[in-house]
Amino acid sequence: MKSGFIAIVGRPSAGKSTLLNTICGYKISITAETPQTTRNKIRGIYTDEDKGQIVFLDTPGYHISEKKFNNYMMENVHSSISEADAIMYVVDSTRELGKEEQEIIKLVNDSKKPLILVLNKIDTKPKNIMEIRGLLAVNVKPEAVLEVSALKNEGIELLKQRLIEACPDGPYMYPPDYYTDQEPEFRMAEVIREKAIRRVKDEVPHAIYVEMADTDYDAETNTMFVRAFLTVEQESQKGFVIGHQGETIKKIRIGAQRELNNIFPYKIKLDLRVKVNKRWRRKDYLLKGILK
Ligand SMILES: Nc1nc2c(ncn2[C@@H]2O[C@H](COP(=O)(O)OP(=O)(O)OP(=O)(O)O)[C@@H](O)[C@H]2O)c(=O)[nH]1
Ligand SMILES: [Mg+2]
Repeated sequence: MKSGFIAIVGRPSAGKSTLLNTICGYKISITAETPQTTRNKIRGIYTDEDKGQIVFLDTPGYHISEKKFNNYMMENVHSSISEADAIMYVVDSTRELGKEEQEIIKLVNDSKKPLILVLNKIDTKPKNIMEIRGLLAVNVKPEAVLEVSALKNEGIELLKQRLIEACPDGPYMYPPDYYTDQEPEFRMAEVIREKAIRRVKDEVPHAIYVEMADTDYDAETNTMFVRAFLTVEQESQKGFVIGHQGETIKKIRIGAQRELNNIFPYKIKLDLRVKVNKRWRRKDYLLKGILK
């Protein structure tokens, strides 16, 4: 039986979280067009009852910036690599390899861990795929190179086989029906954030975090009442999230509520409000909590 941790690394928007969800068959990690959607180290579990279990560590997109906010996120990338038995490096084959890619290659090589290289977004028929393969072949020595579409579920079966082969021998780390270990409140906050950043992707996606205020369960109606705040950095950003006559926040609330109702075994009633926490991305005490 195989069993191991695999860190998923790559540039922002390479499709790491989409790929995690497709491999595991569940919506585990939120996804969006906007770079740096994932902020935390998110565990997703894939079990093949014959072959073994993989615990994936989805990570924030690798990005170079000295900002405090980014540094905390990059900590999650570094710690995931050091905790992992193997690495799945996801490359967006629609983009040129850039400086960030060079940095990731260095991280991956320095770790000396088994590497599976994934060229994603193959459904777009990327023109320079041969060139990317050639450049990467000079720089990394993967156990396998696979071309996949995380979005269209192409090439995934073979990828799963290669990933499980890259794991060490060992027993299951989680019961076979588990697919994530995220706390319910964290998942709720993430789903709300996804719906919010998809709505305001051109305005304030990075300035948002979700603060869970309180939850209250009513056993008689099997309903969880959830109150949360969409928190922005400045007064001037509130309007983007609220929208004309409250249209935007209403759409965010309804979209999040619908998805949460599918995830949890109880009904969810969401009360969503907007709040300002000035320059929250510079506050260590807050970042430590949000980006852990
Ligand atoms: N065409 C195409 N688009 C994809 C594919 N995989 C992901 N995407 C899109 O790429 C965008 C980014 O996807 P994510 O899964 O959020 O990317 P990520 O690497 O997790 O991004 P960060 O968390 O920001 O680092 C989304 O709009 C996805 O729908 C794919 O195989 N094909
Ligand atoms: Mg992601």
